[in-house]
Amino acid sequence: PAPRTVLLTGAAGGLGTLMRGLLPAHGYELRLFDLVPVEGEPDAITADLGDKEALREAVRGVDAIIHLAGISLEASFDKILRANIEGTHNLYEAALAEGVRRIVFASSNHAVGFTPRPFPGDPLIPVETPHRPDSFYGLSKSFGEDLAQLYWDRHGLETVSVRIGSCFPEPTSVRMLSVWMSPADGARLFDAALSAENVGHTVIHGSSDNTRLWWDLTSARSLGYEPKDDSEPYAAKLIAEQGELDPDNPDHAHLGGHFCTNPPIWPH
Ligand code: NAI
Ligand code: 15L
Repeated sequence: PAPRTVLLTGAAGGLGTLMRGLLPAHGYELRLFDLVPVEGEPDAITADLGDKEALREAVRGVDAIIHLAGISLEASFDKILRANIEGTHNLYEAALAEGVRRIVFASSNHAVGFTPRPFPGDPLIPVETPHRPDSFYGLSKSFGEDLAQLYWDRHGLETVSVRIGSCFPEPTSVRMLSVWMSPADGARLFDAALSAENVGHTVIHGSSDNTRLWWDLTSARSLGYEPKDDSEPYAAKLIAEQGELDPDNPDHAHLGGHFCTNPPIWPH
């Protein structure tokens, strides 16, 4: 049977808020966890991923975990280390101790952000493309994927690592036309990642079926994901405002976009 009781970490954030609205209609009962209180949700657990006791209690009895909590943009290595690297390790240890069978991990395009972006006619980026993080943030997502592989190989704890493109209500840049995941497709994708059988550790790309897609969705589709949206209706307006992507601009030449050069915290 598909997991039904799901711990949603990062429930107060942008994606967490979108998924809190959409996942119940797919049949999930959510338990919420975040560093900050979740507005209008008095039962949400307010705790840090560094609090191992709180994590043990939070994961106890759930069928699966959607792990969104963490720093979602570039930051100093120390901050990324605590929230994303140690925090994700703490979550996996808690899941293992409490017998949770599956985690859906919010990885990111920035785990492979220095991958050149394809031009029309080029092959799409395969999910097997090697890790090429574009930031300490992206590095923490590469780490999370490797952690997931380790916990599957050593302990049989399953993970679907979702390299999310950009999940926002609407695409807001020309680059996003290629990596946008509509919130409704995001909910379909999390549903597939929670309910597919025998996933071991599976890495998938997280986006809608965009006309200007840069990456291959085969792995996601193999879990049962059927995207229904496309960013193309937003294209004309965004291109008129921002112009086409310039391949000589390093921010436009790679999957990770401006994360490849900004923010300028280097040398560190
Ligand atoms: P967000 O920054 O809006 O939300 C992250 C949430 O995590 C926040 O509510 C924050 O309070 C919580 N958090 C941070 N540190 C924590 C800690 N130490 N303990 C407990 N909670 C903590 O980010 P967003 O956009 O909602 O993203 C969610 C996840 O998905 C992140 O892991 C992000 O890296 C990943 N992701 C999101 C993408 C997107 O398009 N929104 C794209 C790729 C990856
Ligand atoms: C991410 O990983 C970030 O969390 C999100 O805020 C966006 O910047 C997204 O990638 C993106 O690449 O557009």
